[in-house]
Amino acid sequence: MEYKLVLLLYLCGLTFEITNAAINRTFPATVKFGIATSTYQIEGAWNEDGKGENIWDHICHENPTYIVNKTNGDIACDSYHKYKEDVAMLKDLGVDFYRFSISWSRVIPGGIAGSPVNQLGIDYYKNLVQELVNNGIEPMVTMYVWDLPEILQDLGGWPNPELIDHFAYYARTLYEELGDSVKHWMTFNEPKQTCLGGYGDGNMAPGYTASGIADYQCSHMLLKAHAKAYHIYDEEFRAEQQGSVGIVIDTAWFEPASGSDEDKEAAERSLQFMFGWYTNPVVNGNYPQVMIDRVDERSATQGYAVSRLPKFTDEEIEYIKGTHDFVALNFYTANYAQWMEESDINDVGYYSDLNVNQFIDEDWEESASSWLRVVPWSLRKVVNWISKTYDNPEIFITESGFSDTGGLEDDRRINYHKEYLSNLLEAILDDGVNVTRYTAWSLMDNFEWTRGYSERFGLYSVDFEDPDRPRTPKASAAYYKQVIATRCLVDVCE
Ligand code: GBH
Repeated sequence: MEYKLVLLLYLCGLTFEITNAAINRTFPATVKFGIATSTYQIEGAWNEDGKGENIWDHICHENPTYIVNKTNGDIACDSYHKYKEDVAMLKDLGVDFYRFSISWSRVIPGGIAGSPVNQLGIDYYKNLVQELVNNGIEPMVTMYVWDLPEILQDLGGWPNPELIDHFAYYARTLYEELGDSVKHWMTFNEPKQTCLGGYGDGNMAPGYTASGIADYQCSHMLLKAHAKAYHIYDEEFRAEQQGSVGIVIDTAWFEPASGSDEDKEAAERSLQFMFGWYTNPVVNGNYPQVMIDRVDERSATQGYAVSRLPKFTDEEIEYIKGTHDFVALNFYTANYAQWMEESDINDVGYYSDLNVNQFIDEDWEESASSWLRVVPWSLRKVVNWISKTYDNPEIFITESGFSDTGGLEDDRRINYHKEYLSNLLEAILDDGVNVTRYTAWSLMDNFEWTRGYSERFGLYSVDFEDPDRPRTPKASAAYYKQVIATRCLVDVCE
């Protein structure tokens, strides 16, 4: 690792930029570039053409103060009507693939297994997929980005085991209807946000706060639903359709706060609780041992007759093990991890089960999102850790991106992608990590969940004041286009 420190003087102040030796090397032909969005964040048309209500429609309408400025995704970027324009933007960028997601309640408004498929809903996705294929862009589909049909929430949401069959029916419907053209499927986006966010800390719809119990129940069912969707593909579709299936997991990188064994263990434990929570089951069949041990022990001390972390049976372990054809990682940022004294043993919650002091370096460059600091070297570290921990799988980076509050001259976003990609290039060329896809988040500014439209991640800007939602490329769109065309991060490569 040769890091060259370059001191750059900006008008607004002094910052350090770490440039590394890989910056003027070329990306190997094995790496594909794409860009991502998700249904609720861009589509709008929340009640058109037979679409059912989902939990984000519901929470935005029933509890508007849950969202910054009481905004919602009723119209969002209006991609339901403007998808051809979106594909034209993708074409102009020159991406190899487009990662988008499908709205369950648009396709199956009744939610439950066996309820009718909404033809107009499925047609929207067929048309989008066709438009992509016609333009030489590969569709990469996520089945679920946090938008549960409200009717299934009324039945209890993810902690209800019946959702496994309802999801399996939805997944089978998608393979049947779209599997001729879609060759990369992802079941869930960031299950930790669905479960810890939705049922633990309440930062995501449906906004429940029962951490240490409901988040674990949710994850248990979601993992079984994922495994079932994977096996359905294997048994009924793979031979003919020849595609692949995975699950998208997000994590931050956790850097030990010091060289001490305690801090190293705290960092490893953080990664296991965040990334391993879902990845270890789909790779090895069960939760990470450190998570099992800690939650079992704390539950027992707290007087629970069974662990708050549900158990998979031996049969279920065999069923869940190996249900992924690639590892898909959403990656944005890093934290330091530091050992700490055991917190109050009576605390029931994911974070007290984890019990690590996590913090950021205030010198890391800020974004518009409180949780997102720019830490480029952490991407190289995280993919190396994944490669080592899970026996060198094929890795897709399915999201990475930078937020600001708007503007077309987004030099800091260009810098983010340049620096993260440069570290990725070192991981690929120098460390031999098998990363084959990079996906920028996001194609255009969109509904950023509880942050509404106040944080912007797009390479295209969207005017949300204008009913026509016009899109305008930012400087970062031109930069990404150049990177894809030249496979090079700077003007000239070796
Ligand atoms: C991605 O998650 C999502 O997949 C995507 O939909 C989203 O637009 C993008 O990030 C940008 O945020 O509010 O303090 O509880 C990245 C991981 C997990 C980061 C949830 C923000 C909420 C922090 N995200 N987290 S907080």
